Amino acid sequence: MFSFFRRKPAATPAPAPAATPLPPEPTAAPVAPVERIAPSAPVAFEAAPAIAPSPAPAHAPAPEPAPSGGLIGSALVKAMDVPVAPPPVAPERQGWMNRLTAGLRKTGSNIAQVFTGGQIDDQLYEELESALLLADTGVSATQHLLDEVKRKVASTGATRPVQVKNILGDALAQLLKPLEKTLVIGERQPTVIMVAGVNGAGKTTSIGKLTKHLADEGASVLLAAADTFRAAAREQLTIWADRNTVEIVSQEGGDPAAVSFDAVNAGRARGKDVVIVDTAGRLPTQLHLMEELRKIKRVVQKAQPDAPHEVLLVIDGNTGQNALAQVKAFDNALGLTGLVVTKLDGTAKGGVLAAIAQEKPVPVYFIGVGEKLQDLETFNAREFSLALLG
Ligand SMILES: Nc1nc2c(ncn2[C@@H]2O[C@H](COP(=O)(O)OP(=O)(O)OP(=O)(O)O)[C@@H](O)[C@H]2O)c(=O)[nH]1
Ligand SMILES: [Mg+2]
Repeated sequence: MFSFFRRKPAATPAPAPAATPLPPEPTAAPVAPVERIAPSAPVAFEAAPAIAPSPAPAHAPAPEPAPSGGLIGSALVKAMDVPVAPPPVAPERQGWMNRLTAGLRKTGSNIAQVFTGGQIDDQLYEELESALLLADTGVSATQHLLDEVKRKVASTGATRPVQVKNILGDALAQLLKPLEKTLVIGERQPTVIMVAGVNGAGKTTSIGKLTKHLADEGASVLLAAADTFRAAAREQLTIWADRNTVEIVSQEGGDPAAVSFDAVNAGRARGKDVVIVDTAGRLPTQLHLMEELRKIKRVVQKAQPDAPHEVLLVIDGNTGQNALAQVKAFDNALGLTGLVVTKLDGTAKGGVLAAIAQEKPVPVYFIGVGEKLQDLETFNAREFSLALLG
């Protein structure tokens, strides 16, 4: 098991409760105290490096140092005639890599087909362009990757399509690298995480999985069911809370901002490590989603002036280029600190992450390839690139 997050000791003690006027007074719902998890252990959880350093090829030097630990690139030898060994993946990530690769198989096999011919020619580049566009990579990122690949093919003197595939893998990993980020908790108590996204994106499920990982590593979590409009939404979160033996603040039909306010105050009073606010993806017609979310953010700030510390957007990987539009819209409204990309299984086309990296590089904390707990994992650019190219 590796860390889902990094824990840092709090720099300063939590400020005294804000003396700001309360929003409409909600009655904090009776909380189901299931278990008091041990307070912050003085342990530093560091995410394990996903991929072991690449051993230098013994037979010949690499043509140029591969940036950002470019494993595939470092294994490339100018005009070489030996098969390129797949770069190593840390053993504890192998199971995840298999699931990720299976999830992205459809995209992977489409791109891999481009490299089955015998030579590098215009047709290969045209097919590569089409495959990238079909994978939701978007015009701008596709152009960037094509330019990179052509440049590298020229500079290394590559002659075989399989080498182009490896060069593409390197270029893709490099493009995605800035999206890697580790969730840090413990700098503030509580760390307040607000989670937003359109309906059905996977917010509540992802919160459940994340909570499980946090709880497993000794962090105490309090959930805020700020999707107050649907009873089913509250119930869904309560099930996750029970499963994870954490506490939940929930209120039938209440004001989402008020529930969030209560939850952050309760989190402070009870010394929780993390408060996660689950929000609605769709509202009763007369209300504007973005306005409501902005209000939640403002009111959370009243309960704890530096909160929310994280504003995460959950996007459904199946929505392709529309996901990019969502990132832009939610970022404009809320100022996003990170993304969770779900459903990168089935029909999803993983290229959308390249489009995000190119056009709106908001860090990706986690990616999901299914509904089970182990189907949500930390994002690693190199792994994703390897999985995407099959
Ligand atoms: N295949 C797959 N399904 C997922 C994944 N993540 C979530 N789901 C499913 O997507 C559906 C919607 O997930 P929710 O977590 O309820 O989505 P939500 O964003 O909270 O939805 P609202 O509360 O309606 O806004 C559920 O059936 C989940 O099991 C994933 O990574 N892969
Ligand atoms: Mg939900």
